[in-house]
Amino acid sequence: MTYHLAYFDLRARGEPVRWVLRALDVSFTEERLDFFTEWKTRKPEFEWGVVPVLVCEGVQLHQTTTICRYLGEKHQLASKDLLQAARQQEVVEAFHDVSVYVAFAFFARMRQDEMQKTVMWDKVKIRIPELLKNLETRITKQGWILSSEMTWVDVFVAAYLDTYDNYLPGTLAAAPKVKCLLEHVKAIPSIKTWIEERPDWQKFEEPEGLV
Ligand SMILES: N[C@@H](CCC(=O)N[C@@H](CS)C(=O)NCC(=O)O)C(=O)O
Repeated sequence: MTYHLAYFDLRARGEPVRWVLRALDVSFTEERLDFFTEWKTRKPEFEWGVVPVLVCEGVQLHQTTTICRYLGEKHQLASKDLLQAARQQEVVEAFHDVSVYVAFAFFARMRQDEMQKTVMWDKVKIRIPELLKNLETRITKQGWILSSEMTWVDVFVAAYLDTYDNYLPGTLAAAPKVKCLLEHVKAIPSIKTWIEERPDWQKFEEPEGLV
């Protein structure tokens, strides 16, 4: 079976799904929509009017976490312990909380609204170190988040970390276990190849000029 991923030509919420699909080595096709030129006409095609969407077995699956969790559980890249799995997902949602501020900062930058951009970016600069501090305590001696083996949550988190490492260079220095986790995931051959081949930042989300 082949999956189909629809998302914008951005990293943002698409990158965790792309990384999980690659870590699982499953077959998939991808469609990269242009938010500024295509989205208005394409939006009605999507049941909930947002992306990412993963089409599997003819069904549209929405919500980034739902998609990644489904893939992880279906392809045995998930914790079986329900409480540990729930605590892993706290980390996933904490990244999504921050990503909302990041998105507001990008829209403000686009509108050249310096004040709004600074307000939003200041929140990111406070929240990311807090998040990393908590995450650091959840990494096991085997190097994964509340698990002795890699799960989809590690891959998901690594995809976000890879992005934030560009937005806030040097922040990972305070979280050596987190940094190590990121390096381990980036070394997975299919993900390494993707990092080498993926398109450059779309202008909307490029790291330059944020701080
Ligand atoms: N909670 C959803 C949020 C989905 C979402 O808001 N996606 C944005 C892109 S990151 C989108 O489709 N925006 C276009 C729109 O709202 O029209 C998820 O995690 O997938």
